[in-house]
Amino acid sequence: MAGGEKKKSGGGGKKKEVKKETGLGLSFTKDENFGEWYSEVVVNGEMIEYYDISGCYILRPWAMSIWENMQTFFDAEIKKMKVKNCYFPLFVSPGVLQKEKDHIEGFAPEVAWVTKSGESDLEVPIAIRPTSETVMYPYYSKWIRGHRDLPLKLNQWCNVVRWEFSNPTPFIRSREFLWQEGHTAFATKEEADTEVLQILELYRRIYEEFLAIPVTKGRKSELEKFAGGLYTTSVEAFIPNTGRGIQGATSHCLGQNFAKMFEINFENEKGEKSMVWQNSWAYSTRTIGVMVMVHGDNKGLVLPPKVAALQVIVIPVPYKDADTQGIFDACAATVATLSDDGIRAEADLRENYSPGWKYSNWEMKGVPLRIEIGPRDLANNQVRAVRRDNGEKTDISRVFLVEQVKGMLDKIQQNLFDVAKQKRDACIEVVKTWDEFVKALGQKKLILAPWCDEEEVEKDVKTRTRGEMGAAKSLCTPFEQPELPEGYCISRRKEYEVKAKYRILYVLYNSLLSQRKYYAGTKCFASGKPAKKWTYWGRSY
Ligand code: 86X
Repeated sequence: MAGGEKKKSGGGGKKKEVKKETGLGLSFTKDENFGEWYSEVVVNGEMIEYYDISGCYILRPWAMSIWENMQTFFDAEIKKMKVKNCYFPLFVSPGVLQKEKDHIEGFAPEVAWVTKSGESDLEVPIAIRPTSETVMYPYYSKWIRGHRDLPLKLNQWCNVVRWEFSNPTPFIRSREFLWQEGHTAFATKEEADTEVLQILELYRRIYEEFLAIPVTKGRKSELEKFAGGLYTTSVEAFIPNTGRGIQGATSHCLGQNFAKMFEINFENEKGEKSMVWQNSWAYSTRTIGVMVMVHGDNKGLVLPPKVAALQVIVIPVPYKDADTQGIFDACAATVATLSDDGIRAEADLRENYSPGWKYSNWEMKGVPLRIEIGPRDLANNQVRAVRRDNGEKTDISRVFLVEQVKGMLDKIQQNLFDVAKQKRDACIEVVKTWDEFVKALGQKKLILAPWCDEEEVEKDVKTRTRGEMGAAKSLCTPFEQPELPEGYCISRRKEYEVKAKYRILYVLYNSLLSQRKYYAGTKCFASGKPAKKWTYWGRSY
């Protein structure tokens, strides 16, 4: 088998009977061996083929069409915001790459270089873009002169290369991936701030409305933000099986840091020289991996109808001496009717496979709705529809085919989201103390805890939770904050308790009170200091 790092099957989870019967099933279950299940499902579902370079994967049409369906939505939305598409080169000269050393420094080991052409060494090695700030911003400096050149809003759909060394996973962590990267420049911070949130809302919609995955919008901590920027916002998803958070997409306000480094200046309306305010934002093919992890089951992929290449698969179920031609014609007619109304439908008319084999095959590929047409259906002018998400079977009169199918696809889309949200929410644990935190972490929870928002405390959380599973970190501070009682004013009951306890040292008690030593508000789960906000914590991808 090709594929450098394809793990050998056999170890770990149990092989399932279904595989023996049909040769189609999965050898691993989602609950027993999630990692192997995932590798198998993306391959058997025909999204991915492993490649002979570790960390690089072939995106097959089944995966690519999902990417394109999201792209169609996002591209149209950013165009409404007057963002223009462009394309900058893949290659970066070393000088340009080094230009902003500070932010490159930590990433340097991940940069891939071209050092040869044919047999001869290049005079100057050339880097392959890991992201395009250093490629694009010198030209922003050139193109932006006066306030009339602003805002400048560019986006590119492209590939990037980051030579990662920790365990590569299709879609989730690959050395080359596809993304869009938006880079915008404004005259004022207010405009930049507004756009950060507009883009973040589009990312939320990609996850929630297209991929049927619940996400949390929020802000990254100082430790987890993009170091080159001012602040980072993100949408965060959660994988219940592994108990890990995963960053879904990011929208950064870069402030004026890059403007300083790249001298991106303009003359404002008053004729004064000023610096631009910049944003950058991206989502990648990682989205597809999150979708597989959240919705997939022991039969294979489960695709949300809004992104699926194929929404309906029509399968003839001929029977001995029944009217086979009539059944095949009914299948073709059903596909034609659905297609006319914009539903992505196809018939599987292959004669060398049994209906049962086809059912398993399309279940593996995750097609949202299967339509079966047998002799009885033909006689009753109906079809039988079977949902991929819950197995529900419905007989549909061909008279109401389109409206019924549309209704079912909508229901599937909604149900996938509802079930995913229910599972995610069931994993959320609100904790107030360190002990509760450690316990919840051991139970693979998504933890919401009050935090003092101090960098040193987050570093401390990381060191205190270090282990083979990886350390816990802050995922985001959600924009939607539960109530967080603060303040030093001691409650009557507390005062009574304290009085009782310190009766003997009444003077000390009074002096402590006057020094406001008794913080009566919510305390940080890790430091005990006054908490400033509720923040999500957990292990992450
Ligand atoms: C951070 C920041 C930013 C534009 C986004 O998140 C949205 C789209 N870029 C990307 N980042 C790096 O800057 C980086 C740099 C190098 Cl040299 C590298 F090898 C890897 C990197 N990974 C992330």
